[in-house]
Amino acid sequence: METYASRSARVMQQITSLGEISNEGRILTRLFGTKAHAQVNQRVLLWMNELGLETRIDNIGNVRGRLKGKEGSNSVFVMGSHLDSVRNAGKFDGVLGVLLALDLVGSIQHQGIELPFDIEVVGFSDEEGVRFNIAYMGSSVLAGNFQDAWLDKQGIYGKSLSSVLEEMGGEIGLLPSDAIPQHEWLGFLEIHTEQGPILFQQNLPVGIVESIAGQTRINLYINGTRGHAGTTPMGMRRDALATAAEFIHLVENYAMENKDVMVATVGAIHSYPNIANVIPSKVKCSLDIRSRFDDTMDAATAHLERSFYEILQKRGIKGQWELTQRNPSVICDEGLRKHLKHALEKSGLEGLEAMHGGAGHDAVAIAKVAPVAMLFVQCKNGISHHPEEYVTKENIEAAMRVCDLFLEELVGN
Ligand code: HGY
Ligand code: MN
Ligand code: MN
Repeated sequence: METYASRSARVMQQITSLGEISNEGRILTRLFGTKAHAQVNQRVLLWMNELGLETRIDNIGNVRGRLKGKEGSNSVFVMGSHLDSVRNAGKFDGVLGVLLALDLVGSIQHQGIELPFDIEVVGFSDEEGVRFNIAYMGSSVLAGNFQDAWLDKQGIYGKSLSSVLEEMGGEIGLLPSDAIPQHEWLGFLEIHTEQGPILFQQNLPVGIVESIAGQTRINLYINGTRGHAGTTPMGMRRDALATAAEFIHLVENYAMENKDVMVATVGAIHSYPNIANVIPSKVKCSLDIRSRFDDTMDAATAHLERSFYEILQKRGIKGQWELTQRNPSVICDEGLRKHLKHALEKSGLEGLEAMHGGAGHDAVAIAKVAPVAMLFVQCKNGISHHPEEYVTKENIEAAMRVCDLFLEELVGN
């Protein structure tokens, strides 16, 4: 049996190797449908083939490797996470979950264990939703929930999703066949950095996730009037960027008033023509609203939509509020959490047993069709979505120990 030290050393090496594949040379940015996405898929495919898995890259760009179970097994347990990143990202977000899943399957292979079910490892193609402001596109396809309405969405590089899929060699008509049929799903396990400070502060290696926050994503379009910055009197302006600024400040105030139960962020903004001496005529920006309570998230969404249109009316400006996605909060499966708890106990390690995740994860999309579980791994200073994101070898080994025992529980079950 291979030691955890050599297993974690290999995973660390693989993380470093994938961390060098980026759209933006000097920083780590790996967006859906780019050359870097294709390169990282090829590298993971190679590692999957080295394990003798049945591999493929599906029509949404997920890289998938299946370890067949006993003859005639018609169910599958899926493990994985995403391979895309935010801009100037850390090396562990998403990637850690894909490579730990691969390591677990490799360990089963090396021990010659034949499982009563298949195990499929998936590197999802787009969880972050940076390019099209649509999160969980890859896992939505696996869950059979791809929305055709997404196809004509324009991405930040000005291309539609359908044209990017064609460029990638994806067959749009085959997307439904890439889904795992609901009756085949045994469950899904995602191992992921905590992306928060709790495990680090308590110096614990892992935590079992009980719930994941709901998330609503909106695109805002504000259409004002272009004008000369020097000659247009203030009272005659239809300034799209000043309008956006008023709304963004209102969003922050509302979220601060409700800070115990929600967060709201305007993360991306594009102003046109974005020139110092021209009054901005168009603005497109994002709005991300989250809460562990769906009614709080929905009330916030309704209130902010009303406020958006009130500001437009007051300023005599046109605009559009485009809801791109609403994902309700998720409670992780009781049965799978019990297996994780038993595994944690048997491992002799200390960990938390009921964490709440404020970040979104592919488990949210899979929860629509299958029981899901998540294991958080301590990240240094709780940092994520940041180049200094880091997970120690020891914490990687802790996650391996717990997940080896989790799979044993699952098989025993
Ligand atoms: O946005 C999120 O919470 C995740 O990192 N995609
Ligand atoms: Mn992630
Ligand atoms: Mn992320």
